[in-house]
Amino acid sequence: MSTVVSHSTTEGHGILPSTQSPITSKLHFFNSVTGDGKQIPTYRVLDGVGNLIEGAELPQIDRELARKIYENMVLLPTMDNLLYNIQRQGKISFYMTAYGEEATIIGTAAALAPDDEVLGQYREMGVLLWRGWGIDAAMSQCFGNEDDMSSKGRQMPVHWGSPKYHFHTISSPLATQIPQAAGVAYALRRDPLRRGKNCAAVYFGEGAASEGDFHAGMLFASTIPSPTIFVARNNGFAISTPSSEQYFGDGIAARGAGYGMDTIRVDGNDVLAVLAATREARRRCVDNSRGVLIEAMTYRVGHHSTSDDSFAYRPRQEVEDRKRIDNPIARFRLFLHSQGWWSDDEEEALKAQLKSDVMRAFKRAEGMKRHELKEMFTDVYGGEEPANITEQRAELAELLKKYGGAWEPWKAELKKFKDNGESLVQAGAKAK
Ligand SMILES: Cc1ncc(C[n+]2csc(CCOP(=O)(O)OP(=O)(O)O)c2C)c(N)n1
Ligand SMILES: [Mg+2]
Repeated sequence: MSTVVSHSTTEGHGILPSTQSPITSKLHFFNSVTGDGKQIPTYRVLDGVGNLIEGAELPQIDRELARKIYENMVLLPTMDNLLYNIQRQGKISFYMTAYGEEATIIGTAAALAPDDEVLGQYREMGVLLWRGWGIDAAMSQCFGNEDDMSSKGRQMPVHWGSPKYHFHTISSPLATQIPQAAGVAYALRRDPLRRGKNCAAVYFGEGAASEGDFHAGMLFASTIPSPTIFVARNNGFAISTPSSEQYFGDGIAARGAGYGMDTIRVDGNDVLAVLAATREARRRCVDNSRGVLIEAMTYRVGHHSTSDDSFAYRPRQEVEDRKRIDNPIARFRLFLHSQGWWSDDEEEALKAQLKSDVMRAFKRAEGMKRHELKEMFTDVYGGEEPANITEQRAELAELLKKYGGAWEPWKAELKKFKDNGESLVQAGAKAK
């Protein structure tokens, strides 16, 4: 028996304001976007041992691309191991790894155009490395040395950024990048040279998706509309809060339809699924100039950051099991083996090569000085320098003149800068 009343019958009941919604006589509440009360399914291509699952189609990929993806995936833990350890030795102040999320990060990076605008949360160094930024640049950012062009040593480690590689600088307050990305995408749509060509891709954790900024960004991108790919990395935790305590609905994907956005949930540990889903998301996004949402289901294998000990809130065994049972790198390596695109010898050689590259980059970055101290005050804002910056520079110059050569802690600190702070003292004297 149909409970939906046909249009002709509806007419007698008047016209509903501001909706084409059909009339029903059934008193029915709903709480599922699938219509059958089940959870949104997760798109997957490879099983846990690197074989295609039944019915899955292999995304377009050749030996060269597959190997590039794999090499970039392996590079991430190589970098993470070293940077995590040198933080422990006090050589850098802070670090965050991408352990366990290699497929989500590299799979999405590989599906974007190199000049699509990327706004990350912080675990997305792999997107920059994929684009050719280089491990020296990453290392220098973490050390904040004179080679750090992300922010000239004025940001914490992992606050990457590069105009050349279309990667907007990370900012610590969670979710600010989400509405910014919708705005960036809107600007792309208004630019005749980039309209229909580029999109903005924004990464955020499922925790950040609890912020109001997530909703502002989603609403903006769907109503204005603007070509934005929203990539939710659902890695199970927001520091110590498990995702089960972060939402009551069906994850982040369930929210996409609420904004009228094409949405997919994907196995974030299956790099081929992430690649295929992001390619299709990008096609829809750019062709229709609209927002698209991807929820990548993964697991944060590492601690939240170097300031966290996750074994205080999750069992060590759970992490060990995840690493073993569902390792995105091992899964893809088995696929490469099955295609005859990778060998054990190549694995050995890659690991040795990456280790030595990363070690060399570390030594280089560690040996470098910081930018000239006066850079602390440059390009904080675009355009004319505001008076407060000029005042602050002059004040520091005065203090340096007074104490810089006399007080041991300042003397020692100044030696770390390229010019021992001298140009700042001169610039301050000139400004007086
Ligand atoms: C507005 C704001 N609130 C809180 C924090 C502290 N904080 C930093 S990261 C984080 C958890 C984020 O979790 P999620 O978005 O899931 O990302 P993940 O770390 O899992 O990649 C929190 C609470 C912050 N940086 N900004
Ligand atoms: Mg998270």
